[in-house]
Amino acid sequence: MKHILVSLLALVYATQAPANGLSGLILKGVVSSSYSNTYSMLFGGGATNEVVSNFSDQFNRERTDGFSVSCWFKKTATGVYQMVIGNNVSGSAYRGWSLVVQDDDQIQWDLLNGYPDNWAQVVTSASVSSNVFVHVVGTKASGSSAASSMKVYINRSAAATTTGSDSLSATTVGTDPLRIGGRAADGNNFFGNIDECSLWNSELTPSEVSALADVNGKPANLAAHPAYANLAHWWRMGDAPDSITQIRDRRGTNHGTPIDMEAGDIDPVVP
Ligand SMILES: [Ca+2]
Repeated sequence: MKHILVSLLALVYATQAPANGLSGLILKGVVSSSYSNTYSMLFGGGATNEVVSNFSDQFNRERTDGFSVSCWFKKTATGVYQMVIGNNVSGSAYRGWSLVVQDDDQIQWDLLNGYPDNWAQVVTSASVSSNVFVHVVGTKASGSSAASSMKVYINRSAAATTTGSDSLSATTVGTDPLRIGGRAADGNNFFGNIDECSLWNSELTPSEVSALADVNGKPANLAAHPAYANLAHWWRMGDAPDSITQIRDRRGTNHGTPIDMEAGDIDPVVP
């Protein structure tokens, strides 16, 4: 399915002969861009540590920063603790942030200095289904490190959450790698498809969360998003020119590398 969002053809007729002596019609500018979503990345089908990682920017965020994380995913496993995206691993007491599907299928949004004594977490009351694409967004308000500054949206609706922990009082800037599809170092691998992941330098508002999808509920072209100025990174997860050796950042140069993945993991399955 293709979504043609912008198609602009500009023709400018010259009214004066240009300096090179030619005259007549000059094609001053032709601007045309299109957006379509054809591929996602399939995780967990082969090697157990299939992830996209090796990013140059780990997207470290301080505990009072405002930021947001958005991913679409279709999980195939249930009863499994699965990290969708995050930059924390067990070796550092999980310092950093992560967006996780718990083994009860509820969504967990975490920001930690260290487990188990210094961290903030909210958990959705609702669980997400398997074998259907779900859009999950975690947002964090600036100026606070309380759990109340963290929200989760499921399919663009604010989700009711419970507070898993509210003890965060120290830095959340760590040294762990950013990974999509699992922590790798200690498992927590995702099973299923992940698509159209984006990281934002601001707390997305409810209307900005809504704008992550088009009128049909499909992933929107973020190049036209109202908060585009705050878009830090955007991975299309398999759409050209992505390859099995590189998942390209469409906003910057923070490209990722599929690890332990095969060409067939670029999967023509999308929301
Ligand atoms: Ca895609």
